Amino acid sequence: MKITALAGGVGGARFLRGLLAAAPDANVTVIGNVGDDITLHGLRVCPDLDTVMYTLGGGIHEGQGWGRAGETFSVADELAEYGVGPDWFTLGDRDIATHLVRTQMLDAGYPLSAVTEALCARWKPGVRLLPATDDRAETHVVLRDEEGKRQAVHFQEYWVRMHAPDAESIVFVGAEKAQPAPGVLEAVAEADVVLFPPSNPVVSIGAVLAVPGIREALAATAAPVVGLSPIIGSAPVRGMADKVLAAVGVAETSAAAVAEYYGPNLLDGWLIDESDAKQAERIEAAGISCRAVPLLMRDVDATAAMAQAALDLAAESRS
Ligand code: FO1
Repeated sequence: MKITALAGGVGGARFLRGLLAAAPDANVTVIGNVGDDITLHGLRVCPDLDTVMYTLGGGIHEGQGWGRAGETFSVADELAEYGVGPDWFTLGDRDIATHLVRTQMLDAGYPLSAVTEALCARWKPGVRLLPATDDRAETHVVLRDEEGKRQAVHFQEYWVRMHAPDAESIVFVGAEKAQPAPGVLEAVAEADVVLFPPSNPVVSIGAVLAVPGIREALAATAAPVVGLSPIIGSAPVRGMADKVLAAVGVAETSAAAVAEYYGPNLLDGWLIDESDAKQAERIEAAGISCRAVPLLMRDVDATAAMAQAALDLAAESRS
């Protein structure tokens, strides 16, 4: 079975680990978010691609869900001694090797998709990991201060340094000129199932959908498209989805509101947590099949059960 999954960072990567446990014989292609990407100290850092690669490749810092296990910070300490910032985004020594390889390949003219393939040759994540685009399409967040002055900050600064204050809007800088990376549109068109893991619907899945052609391919594919809600109750399971949903005009933080935000043109099915079962009727009324199942990714078995439920809903949606 060919499965294509759009993925963001920590939540997406943890879901994929469960998916591979539930469907070990499936051919899985991951379309990874590049909106979080940032250049620091001259190095190109791709947090969401690296989180998928490290998580599925066995190198992830399990507690953080990003960065490497067994990490040291000699370089970061030396940079701090030089007073060279930013001090709010720390690169570990092992992780820096990834960024050195990526940066020298990019500088040699390789597209990000080829770089990602080369890095994955070492990590063997067990999926084909494609960046949504080889072009730059970084997510920026527009803030308005108390005097009403507007400023745009890179998503990493918004999230890591500023801890996600209220935001006015989200801008995917350059996305309108970006092309889907090689293989992305085919992975959507030729899939048996397309999955939206419980990633951030705006800055992770939304950043992938912002690349022209991808949303259209998802609407056109014969494959059922099934998503899992990143919201349980009225709060995101992790991260700042509530803040960025508000910034795109979705005032309600709920599983149903996210399903409606994606819409029936994109979604055939939507999994919500058992505690939100009462929202199923509203989601079905929006033209999206809905099932209520346990959605907390406590461990790989729980996540595998979620992935299986998504595959079952996809099978029902197809028939
Ligand atoms: N998140 C933090 O909260 N603090 C950090 O210093 C930090 C460093 C970092 C370095 C590499 C990397 O791949 C991710 C890193 N992250 C850090 C997490 C990052 O902000 C998130 O993984 C994603 O961008 C959100 O999906």
